[in-house]
Amino acid sequence: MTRLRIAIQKSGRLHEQSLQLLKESGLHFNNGKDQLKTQAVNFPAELLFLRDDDIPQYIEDCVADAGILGENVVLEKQKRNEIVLRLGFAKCRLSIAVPKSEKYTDKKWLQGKNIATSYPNLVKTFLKRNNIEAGIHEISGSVEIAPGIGLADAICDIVSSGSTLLSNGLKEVEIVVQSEAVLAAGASLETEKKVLLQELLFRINAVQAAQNNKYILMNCPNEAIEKITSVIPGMKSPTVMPLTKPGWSSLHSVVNESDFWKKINLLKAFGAEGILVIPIEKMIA
Ligand code: PRT
Ligand code: ZN
Repeated sequence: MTRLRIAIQKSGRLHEQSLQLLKESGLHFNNGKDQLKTQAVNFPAELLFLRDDDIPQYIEDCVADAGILGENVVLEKQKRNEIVLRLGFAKCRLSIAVPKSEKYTDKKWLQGKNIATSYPNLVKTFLKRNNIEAGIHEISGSVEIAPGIGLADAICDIVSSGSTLLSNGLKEVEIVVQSEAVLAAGASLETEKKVLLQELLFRINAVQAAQNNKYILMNCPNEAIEKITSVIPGMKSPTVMPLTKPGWSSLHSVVNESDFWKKINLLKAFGAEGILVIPIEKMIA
C-alpha cells in the first residue's frame, strides 16, 4: 500500500503545531514521538520524526515525500524541495544584527566585515544581491554571542521577538528573509503520492480556512437584512430565519477573523443584537 511519508521535527519549536495541524486535518497517529516513525491509523500516511535541518535532504533523497519545516531551512539547504503551502505558524525572520554601539547607516557598513551565521547560503545570496564582500563565519549555534567574544563583527540569525538580540547587546539592521512553517514536498513525486498529497492539502486548506473565519449569528430587524448582508455576505449568502417576534430575523453568516472587529460596529449600527461568534472546525468552499 502506498503511504505518504511526511517528515516533521522530532522536537523543537515546530513539533507540536505540526502534529496538531495533521490531527486537525483528520490524521490520527499512534503516539510515537520516541520512535523514528509512526503510521496514521486512518490515512495512508507515515510520519518520520527528524531534525528540521535534515528534512530537505530526506525529501530530495525520496526518503520522505513531504515535510513540515521552516521556510528558512528550505531556502538555506537548496535541495530539490518545493514549497507547496505556507502554514502560518512559527513566523520569524532571518536578520543581520550588529553591536548596538555601532553607527550602522546602510548595507555598506558590512563591506569587509565578518558575519557569523548558521545560514551561509542565504547570507551569501544577500551579500551578492547587494554587491557587498564580507566574510562568512559558519557556526551551528549560539550565534548571538559571536560579536561579544570577538568571533565576528555581525551576525545573521533567526529573530522573532528580538529579545535575544537585545539581551546580547545587538540591534537588528537588515532583514534577509521572512519565514514561517511550510509544507514542502519532493519535486517529482509518483502519481499515487501526488494524489495523497493533494488530499492532505485539501484538508489543511479546510482547517486553515476554518481558523481564519468565524460563524456569526445575530438577531436583526428585517429592514437591516440587506445592509448586513452587504457587510457579511458569508460563503454564498447569509441564512435568514424569522424570529417569533414580528419584524425580526435571526441571520447567520461567516466572517473573516481579521475583519471581525471592524465589522461588528457596523452590524450594531444597523440594529443587530445578540451577536454570537462561534469557532468553525472545518470549512470547505
Ligand atoms: O533540533 P532541531 O535541529 O530540529 O531544531 P532547531 O533547534 O534547529 O530548531 P528550532 O526548534 O529552534 O526552530 C525550528 C524553526 O522554528 C526554525 O527553523 C524557524 O523556522 C522557526 N522559528 C520561529 C525559530 C524562532 N521562531 C526563533 N525565535 N527558530 C529559532 N528561533 C531562535 C533564534 O535562533 C534565536 O536564538 O530564537 C532566538 C530568537 O528569538 P527572539 O524571540 O528572542 O527574537
Ligand atoms: Zn535544526
